[in-house]
Order: sequence, then structure tokens, then C-alpha cells
Amino acid sequence: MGQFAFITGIFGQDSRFLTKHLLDKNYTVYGMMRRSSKLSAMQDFIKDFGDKVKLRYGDMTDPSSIRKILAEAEPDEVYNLAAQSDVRVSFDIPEYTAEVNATGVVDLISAMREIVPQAKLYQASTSECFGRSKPPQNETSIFQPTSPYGTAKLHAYWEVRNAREGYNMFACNGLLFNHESEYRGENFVTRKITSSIARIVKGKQQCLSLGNLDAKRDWGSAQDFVKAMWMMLQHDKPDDYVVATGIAHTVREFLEMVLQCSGISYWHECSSDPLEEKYYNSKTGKVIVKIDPSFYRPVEVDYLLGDSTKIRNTLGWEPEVTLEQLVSIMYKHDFEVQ
Ligand code: NDP
Ligand code: GDR
Repeated sequence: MGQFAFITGIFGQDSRFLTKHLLDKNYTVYGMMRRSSKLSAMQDFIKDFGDKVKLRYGDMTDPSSIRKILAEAEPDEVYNLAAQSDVRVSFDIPEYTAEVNATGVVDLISAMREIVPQAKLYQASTSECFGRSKPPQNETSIFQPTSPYGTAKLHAYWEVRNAREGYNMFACNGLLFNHESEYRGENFVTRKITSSIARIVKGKQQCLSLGNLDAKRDWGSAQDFVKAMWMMLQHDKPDDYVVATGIAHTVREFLEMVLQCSGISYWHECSSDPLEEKYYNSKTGKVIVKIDPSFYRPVEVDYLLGDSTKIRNTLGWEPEVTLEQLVSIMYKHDFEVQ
């Protein structure tokens, strides 16, 4: 008989790819959805996977719901992907972010120790734990999170390490750098750009407003990164790993890659005042991209660049999709669906 897996946050971007990866390997997959999950997210998921995934209601803020699913599923592997995952929004709802991203993990670990002590745990940790730590960041870099999201995820990181070291749990933190796809939420900058530029090309949107164009991120492909999650749980001992491509770009560079891909002929107006920076459509003369300070964050993470030597050498993981390919996949998808 195949293995059993339990994924929290089943309708999120990463779960789409992880579910496919696990079903291809003959796992029985249980997924936790919320009562408040969007109906369209559920419909899209069911369109892809039919009734192959056993969907159950639950919430990271309701430990009894997690216990119930663990008792029913008796998973061999638990992938905790559920989170209030929006860094900017975490400044507006810090307490809720901590409840879901930190306390929720404390409860999950406690429930696993009681109900399925042999099960392995993958915790979706993040490069946001490094925050302003000097790049390139690896497993030995200091943690300097600069958002309520980052601090809550760091709390969870230490809970996972303590469960591993103190209670002998097979528990791993994946310190994943930004990873994207056509399933990325439109609240995140990459998908916001690809979907907006596609709408602008089709005449359905006039202009795209963005925040800080100078932030640098190490963007990879979600499809590549979920394989790393699974590989961590197949290794003979649990550990924590950075997962990243090792190449960083600014938001401005990402935007210009999408503009090139869209075929829009544009010109760019620089200014010493970032609020005056603009991109124009050179055929119409209209502004297509401008800066809106409401997208700035109280504290910004300026430069994330991952050094993933450890996972490459220990588990043999390698990213396959380049950023150019990723931009093309995302833009083409958005152009078709707009
Ligand atoms: P998404 O935002 O796409 O998905 C998050 C999921 O969590 C959603 O399905 C959401 O449910 C669910 N969720 C939110 N709050 C709760 C709650 N209270 N109880 C139960 N479920 C909840 O995230 P990604 O797929 O991009 O990321 C997966 C995980 O990896 C997250 O934990 C994220 O923080 C982390 N991460 C992501 C990175 C990335 O670049 N994508 C990088 C590093 C870490 P609903 O559908 O109902 O809204
Ligand atoms: P991030 O991703 O905060 O790195 O968190 P996001 O795409 O939101 O921001 C990346 C960078 O782009 C800048 N930016 C904007 N961001 C958004 N969302 N909207 C804008 O209009 C905009 N303009 C500029 C931001 O300031 C930032 O510097 C993601 C999430 O998936 C987390 O859950 C995950 O842990 C980290 O990646 C790794």
C-alpha cells in the first residue's frame, strides 16, 4: 500500500504542485481546507484532481479540527503549508498572523506527538526569517526577520527544531526563498505584474501600480521547490535546508522581463524621486506602470539571495526552470485567461 500524506493549506499555490507530485507517487492525500476558502479555489482544485484528494474542513486556529484529521488520516507525512502568507498584510493583522503561523504550528506539533508520533513533518519556513541578514543567506546565517510574518515563521522554525532535538520527531524546516507559478496569488508582486500586464495588453486595465521596485528577490519555480519539500522527508535523517536558485533580481528587472515578454513597446522615465518613476506605452504615450506608496512596507527586506549548497550536496536537489522560462509560463497563462 502507498504512503499517506496530510497537507494543510490545500488550495494554496504550493499544494497544487505538491499534491500532483504525491499523487504521481501513489500517495493517498488528505487536504485541509477552510470553511472560508474561496469556492472558486475549491472548484479549480477539483477540476484538476477530481475526488483523488480527501478534502476535510479545518483551520490552523482550531486545534481540535487538526486532531480530528490526523486521527482519521493517520498520515506518514504531514506538510504544513497553511499560513497567513502575505508579508505586507501581516503588518495590518500581526496577532492573527502569529496565531496561524506560530501558535498553529505549536498545536500541530503537539497533536502529532500525541496522535501520530512516527509521522514526518515538513514545515514551510521561509527566507523572510533571514530578513535583513547579509546575503547570500544559508542555514548558518543569522535570523533578522523584519515583519510580523517573518517573526511568526521564525517562532515556528524553532518549535520544529525543538521537536526534532527534544522529542526525536522527524521534523524539517524548508527555508524556501520566493517561488512562483501561474497559481501564485495576485497579491504577490510577480503574479500581480504578469496578470496586470496581460490585462493592459488586452485593453482591460489602464495602469499597474507598484511599490518598491528596488527590492531584490531570488525567484524560483514552485514546481521545482515542492520537490525539495518531498526530498527532505525521504532522507534518512531530519534537517533544515535552504532552497533557492542562487540568482537574485530586482522587482524592476522582473517587471521589464514581463514587459519584453508582452511585446509592449515602452519607454521608462527615471527620477530621483521614486514616486515619479513611470513606464509609458510608446505607441499611445499613456502611463502603464506607476509607483503607489501604499504598497511600501513599514520595514522592507531589501535583498534576499539564497545559498542552497547544502540541499544540492546532501539531497541532490537542483532547480530546473529558469526565471526567463518562469516569466514566460506565467505571462502566457495570464494572457490566455484574461
Ligand atoms: P498560499 O498563500 O498560496 O497558500 C496558503 C494556504 O494557507 C491557503 O490555501 C490558505 O487557505 C491557507 N490558510 C491560511 N490561513 C489558514 C488558516 N488559518 N487555517 C488553515 N489554512 C489557512 O501560499 P503558498 O502556497 O505560496 O506557500 C505555502 C507555504 O509556504 C506558506 O506557509 C508560505 O508562508 C510558505 N512560503 C511560501 C513561499 C513562496 O514563495 N510561495 C516561500 C517561503 C515560504 P485559503 O485557500 O482558505 O485562503
Ligand atoms: P514577499 O513577496 O514579501 O517576498 O513574500 P511579494 O511578492 O509580496 O513581495 C516581493 C517584493 O516586491 C515588492 N513589491 C511589491 N509587493 C507586492 N506584493 N505588491 C506590490 O505592488 C509591490 N511592489 C513592490 C515588495 O515590497 C517586496 O520587496 C513572499 C510570500 O510568498 C511569503 O509567504 C514568503 O515567505 C516569501 O515570499 C519568501
